[in-house]
Amino acid sequence: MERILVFIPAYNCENQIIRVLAQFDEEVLKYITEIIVVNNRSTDNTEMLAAAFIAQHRDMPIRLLRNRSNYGLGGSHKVAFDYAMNNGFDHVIVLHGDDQGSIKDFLPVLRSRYYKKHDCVLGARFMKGSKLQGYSAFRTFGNIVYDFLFAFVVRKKIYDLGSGLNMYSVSMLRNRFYEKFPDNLMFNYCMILASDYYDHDIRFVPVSWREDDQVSNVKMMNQAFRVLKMLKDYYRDPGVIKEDYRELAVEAYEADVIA
Ligand SMILES: Nc1nc2c(ncn2[C@@H]2O[C@H](COP(=O)(O)OP(=O)(O)O)[C@@H](O)[C@H]2O)c(=O)[nH]1
Ligand SMILES: [Mg+2]
Repeated sequence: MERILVFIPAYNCENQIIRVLAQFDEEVLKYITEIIVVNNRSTDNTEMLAAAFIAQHRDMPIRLLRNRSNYGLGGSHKVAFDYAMNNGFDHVIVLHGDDQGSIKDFLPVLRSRYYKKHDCVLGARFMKGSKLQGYSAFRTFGNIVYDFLFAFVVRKKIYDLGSGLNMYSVSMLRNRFYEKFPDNLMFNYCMILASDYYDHDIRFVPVSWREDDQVSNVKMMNQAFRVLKMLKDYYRDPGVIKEDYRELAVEAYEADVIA
């Protein structure tokens, strides 16, 4: 049996983190070896609530990690990918801690072992079969336009630049090609470009995505322009993927296991 890690990035999601952990019922846990909640220095009660959930569910294989400093969403991926490599996992599933997605959408992937045949299985919000709830038409349209722009550059159909439900094979991560990728929410966009540069075999599967009580921290317009620049630079010279995309060169992405 392969060892599958679920990584839940969590930053200020005290209203949702328990709902996310409660998604892991018996059926889902059949496929999961371990779950890690990576608290990215939340300033609310996220950590306390996650710790309480773990204490109340001793039978569930969950651990709580706390980043040594706020590394952003991208930096939290780096922490989790290291954890997966150092602890003998074969695959990592990323599920955002703010309860916008549902792990159940990956049950068909887990049951059929679809992930074994590909480097990445990426949840797609903008594909036939996807379900969006509480997403404005404007935002949906903007996302689809960006998917097309990326598709043009990487010459492959792209159905999402970065949903909050993805699965990566650890063997693909092993050379840590992503080390200098952005530490913020643009990490995933870079991963799409990397799939082109390094010829990763990526596949999209439709997922559901909801926005009810979540607060998005994305500064949409600001990010939209920066993403465009990133894409343009890569189009001109794909070699830029090896450059340092970070605002701050963090030496090591470290976290402590606290529960
Ligand atoms: N914004 C933000 N999110 C983080 C950070 N660290 C981890 N996350 C998690 O990353 C996920 C996505 O962030 P979110 O702001 O919801 O972005 P959006 O869903 O793409 O609008 C959430 O599960 C956050 O809890 C961070 O430093 N900043
Ligand atoms: Mg979110």
